[in-house]
Amino acid sequence: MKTLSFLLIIVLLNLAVAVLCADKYSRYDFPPGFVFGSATSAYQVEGAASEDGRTPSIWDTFAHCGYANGATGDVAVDQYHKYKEDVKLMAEMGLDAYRFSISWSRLIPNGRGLLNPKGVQYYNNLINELVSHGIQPHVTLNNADLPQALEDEYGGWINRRIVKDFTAYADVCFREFGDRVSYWITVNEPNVFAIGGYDQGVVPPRHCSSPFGVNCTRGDSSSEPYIVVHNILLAHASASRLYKRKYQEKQNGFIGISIYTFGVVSSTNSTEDAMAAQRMNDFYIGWIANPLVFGDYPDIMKKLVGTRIPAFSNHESELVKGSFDYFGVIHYTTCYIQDDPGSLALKQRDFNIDVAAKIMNMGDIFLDSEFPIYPWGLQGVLEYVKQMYGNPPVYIVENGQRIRRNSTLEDTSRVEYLHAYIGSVLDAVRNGSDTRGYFSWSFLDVLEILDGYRSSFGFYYVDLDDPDLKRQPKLSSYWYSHFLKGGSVSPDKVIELKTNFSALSHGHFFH
Ligand SMILES: *[C@@H]1O[C@H](CO)[C@@H](O)[C@H](O)[C@H]1NC(C)=O
Ligand SMILES: *[C@@H]1O[C@H](CO)[C@@H](O)[C@H](O)[C@H]1NC(C)=O
Ligand SMILES: *[C@@H]1O[C@H](CO)[C@@H](O)[C@H](O)[C@H]1NC(C)=O
Ligand SMILES: *[C@@H]1O[C@H](CO)[C@@H](O)[C@H](O)[C@H]1NC(C)=O
Ligand SMILES: CC(=O)N[C@H]1CO[C@H](CO)[C@@H](O)[C@@H]1O
Repeated sequence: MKTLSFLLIIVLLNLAVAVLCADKYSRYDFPPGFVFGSATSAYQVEGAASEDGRTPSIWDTFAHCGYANGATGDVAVDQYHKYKEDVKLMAEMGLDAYRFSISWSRLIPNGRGLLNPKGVQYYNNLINELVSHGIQPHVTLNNADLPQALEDEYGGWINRRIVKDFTAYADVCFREFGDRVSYWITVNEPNVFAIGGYDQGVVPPRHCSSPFGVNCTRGDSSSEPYIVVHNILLAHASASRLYKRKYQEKQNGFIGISIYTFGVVSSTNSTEDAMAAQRMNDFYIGWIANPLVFGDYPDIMKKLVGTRIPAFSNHESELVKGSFDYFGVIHYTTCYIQDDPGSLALKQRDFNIDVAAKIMNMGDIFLDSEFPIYPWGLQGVLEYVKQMYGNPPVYIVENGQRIRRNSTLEDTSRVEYLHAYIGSVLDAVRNGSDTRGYFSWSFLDVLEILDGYRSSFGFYYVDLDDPDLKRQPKLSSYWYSHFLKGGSVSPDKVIELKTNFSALSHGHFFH
């Protein structure tokens, strides 16, 4: 395993200097059936937060305490009422698929037990609207919005009891919607959810402990992130087993989990930094992927984290191993890694210290600046997943460029980003990666977890001061539509689109 890891590092280093080949391409260069879509999640778009029987999630609580830069999802972009309008825009744009998530506390307000008929009806309406426009629904069951009722009752994800409640919730979703939904992600990016929510305390449910994180009132940064991921993996495996036993044969669908990934590059050619880069992959990707593929955490994690990371029993290991049909890959940016051995001597440790690797360009990653365009980073991730995990089917479930929300409708940097990154996916596919779909984040400007409405990733701008919350297309929506409809894309095409865009009065482009 060590030698293998080392060889992979060499591969990654080589990738870092590889030239991007796919500069001019069209969707017909991708294998037939390759799906292009766009994504959002429930709390970020729905609004109607206390309407029709929905109860708060941990994200509502977080936002109402002011932690999302003072913004909340009470109204968001009101997709709950505007889903027909949004699906129409998706159809006009030419999306093959729309990825959204279900609000657990809208469907089952107490977290378990009675269904909310209005909640069932909303998701039926949305799914039917998508299907009738020829758009595949891809559904995430949980995206950082656990019902607050379960958090209050027993601590939510830190308690093993969550496995049973999550499985019952998933059962409801498969039963009610599985005749029309073929792609399921159980839990969104458990790795960064656990680090953000239980180590640094910057996302719901804001657990952390001194000296880590900021001002949390409860938590244990040294152990809770590992416990939470363990419980998420067990909940995922349990829901996945249920799906495979009870539904898959008649519904013909697929189930997976999504993993937040960084492109990882060693900042020098030293063996120490290369090993640190490998640890970064083991801690971020391996934490989730190794149990799913091999039935256990990476050796290096067990060694460095010790008893703070729960051990799988034989039974659990068997349950988790193989409990997926595909990986959802989430990718935005690439980090340069330096070895940080001193940290391991510290008495108190958390995830960031355990990994013993410094991210050299961290400043850029979580603030509201634009991401640098390093498409080879995504190509490297896809190559890594292919080589390390036996080339499983992959859907890129999130990728996109962030800009200041209200800076401009002419979002050239998003167009350049998407052009480069979709090209890198093509390069990876051409080199054998079994990647089968790509979802840009996000379909429209949404509530972002850390900075509320300050930054945006959307194809559509939504003016929050406009009582109608009118959707206004950005340059990137024209670019993606052109691509989705089979047009070839190249840097020249961007210039042409930009010229056309500037000449347009808004809203008449799609005809
Ligand atoms: C933490 O709490 C202290 C004292 O209430 C406050 O001054 C500080 O601004 C808080 N820090 C953050 C990042 O919220
Ligand atoms: C690593 O070594 C290669 C080949 O000697 C060199 O081209 C490259 O610049 C080095 N990279 C770094 C980050 O030092
Ligand atoms: C292409 O795939 C081969 C076989 O897996 C691998 O050795 C090679 O490094 C890959 N090339 C790139 C550019 O990823
Ligand atoms: C830009 O506008 C011209 C003139 O209407 C049209 O021929 C061309 O197809 C447009 N380009 C794109 C990429 O839509
Ligand atoms: C507050 C603000 O700047 N609003 C602007 C956001 O962008 C739209 C579209 O460019 C403008 O119409 C708003 O005035």
